[in-house]
Amino acid sequence: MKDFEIVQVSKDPRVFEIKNFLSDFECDAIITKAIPNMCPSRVVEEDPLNGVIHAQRTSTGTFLLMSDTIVTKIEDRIENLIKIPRQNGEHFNVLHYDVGQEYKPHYDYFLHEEETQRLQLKNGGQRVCTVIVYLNNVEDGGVTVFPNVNLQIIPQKGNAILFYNIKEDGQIDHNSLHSGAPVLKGSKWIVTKWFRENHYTF
Ligand SMILES: O=C(O)CCC(=O)C(=O)O
Repeated sequence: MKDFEIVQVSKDPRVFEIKNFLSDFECDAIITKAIPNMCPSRVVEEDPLNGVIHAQRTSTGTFLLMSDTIVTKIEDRIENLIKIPRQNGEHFNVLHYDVGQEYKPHYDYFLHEEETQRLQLKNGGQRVCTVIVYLNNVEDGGVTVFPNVNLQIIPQKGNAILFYNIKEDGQIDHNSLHSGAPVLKGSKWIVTKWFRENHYTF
């Protein structure tokens, strides 16, 4: 596998594009593992325990609950990159978008002011950063957008993005607002992993 290459594409929010982060073999293996368990995606802001199916997020998805050698190798690579222990990470969330499916603009951080989101913060604290790996090439659409700073990332198989939901001083970063734009042709597979401030318990 080629070495990966990191390019900072935005300072606020802090967004890094990582080229060649996963091999084609690893991308295909993650999709194969996820396929039998795909269900409609949920959002957790309103119901932190079970999540709810919501028009904001129309993809299907699943969490990879079991580690194997491929998942462990990817976790090693991410841990090495972001210098946050893997115990702070939530499970890998594999997502699939068909034509027209999307994840409308949202934040990955949780707000202390919202009672339902406060519950999320009790386990592991704030979501400090998010890693998204693109598992296939999308024929058209499906870009990841940061609308506040007019930034778009085109999904490319094996590439990843790392972005921070909080600023360097620990305050939440409103510019981390992001979306998965509708897929226009083909389909889109990604795997997302959120990292907390402290250990996260499953
Ligand atoms: O589909 C995308 O490009 C964005 C996914 C996303 O925002 C998320 O999983 O939190």
